[in-house]
Amino acid sequence: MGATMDARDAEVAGLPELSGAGRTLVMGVVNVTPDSFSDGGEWFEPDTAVAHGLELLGEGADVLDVGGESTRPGAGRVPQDQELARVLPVIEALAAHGAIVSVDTTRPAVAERAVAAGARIVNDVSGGLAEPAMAHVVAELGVPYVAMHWRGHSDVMDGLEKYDDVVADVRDELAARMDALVGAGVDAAQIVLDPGLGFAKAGVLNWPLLAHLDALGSLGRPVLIGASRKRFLGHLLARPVPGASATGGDGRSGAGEPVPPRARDDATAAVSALSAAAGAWCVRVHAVRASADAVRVAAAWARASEDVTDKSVDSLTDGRTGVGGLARTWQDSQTCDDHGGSPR
Ligand code: PMM
Repeated sequence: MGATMDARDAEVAGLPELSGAGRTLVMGVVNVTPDSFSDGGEWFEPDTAVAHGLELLGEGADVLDVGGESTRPGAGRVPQDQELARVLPVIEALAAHGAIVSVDTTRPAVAERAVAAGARIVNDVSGGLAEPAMAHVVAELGVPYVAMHWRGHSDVMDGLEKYDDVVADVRDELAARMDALVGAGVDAAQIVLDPGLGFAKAGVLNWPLLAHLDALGSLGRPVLIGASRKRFLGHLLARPVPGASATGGDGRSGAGEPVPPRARDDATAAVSALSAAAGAWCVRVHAVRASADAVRVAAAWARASEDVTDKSVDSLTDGRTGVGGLARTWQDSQTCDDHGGSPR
């Protein structure tokens, strides 16, 4: 974590309700698709999608991300009118319930109609590369814009995984996207960056991106992380098969079959906690409750560590040295500040 990347300081234009949350935000996924890898088909009917979105809000989602086109590896395109028919009624209903909605689309026309229907954020997994007109539309709309690292559509992305240095390459490609977007009239304050975990990135390539979030933070914009239920987590948690070694050898993948998407939710929450600790602005997840808890734990942890580092060691130890003195001073402080009286 570094000063260049801190969720608590990040401002995204157009979301006054969410500024100053003092923690990483949680975006709940509402896929109105019959074929997403993670929850394909479950929320395909508009009424079920809306009910699901409201449930995610109840679990602590700050934003609901509504998408009508699956981006699972190998997926083909959905015609634009079908995408519109899927997302518009759901966006309209969720916005009418007061939700802050984002639309997950690579199409400028869908972004435009979605914002007219009440969406407040455009989440574009192509970062404007799929359709260059997206930049002008987003500039015109003036809404927050999530620009994800992307190299090609889902049917070809698995063949686009060559990197010299995945962290530097993704950072540089996103920097180039930022320049192009700003050049097309998008205000930098609208932009949120996303490393695009799992998009043109095979299993282990995702870990350095997570471990070096500060490299993306160095571009000066908030960062969104979408690790939820992705393949690299399935591989990490792969069940050992009888007779095989327990891991794939480097601790980043297990031996045997990847666990199915739903069995990746606890690992997703762990990534949310660590991303929040590293200063991510937002995590995009399917199972909201655990990540909503995780980002709050990370925020409380960070605040407590700032409390301690802001005071001199001398005042904490009252001139005494060693763990005993520090512990006594910390316990004393519990009776007279806002932590609730008892150290427990
Ligand atoms: N991943 C998916 C879809 N949309 N948007 C952003 N910004 N970042 C992501 O990582 C991302 C995304 C694929 O997951 P899904 O099919 O389960 O929604």
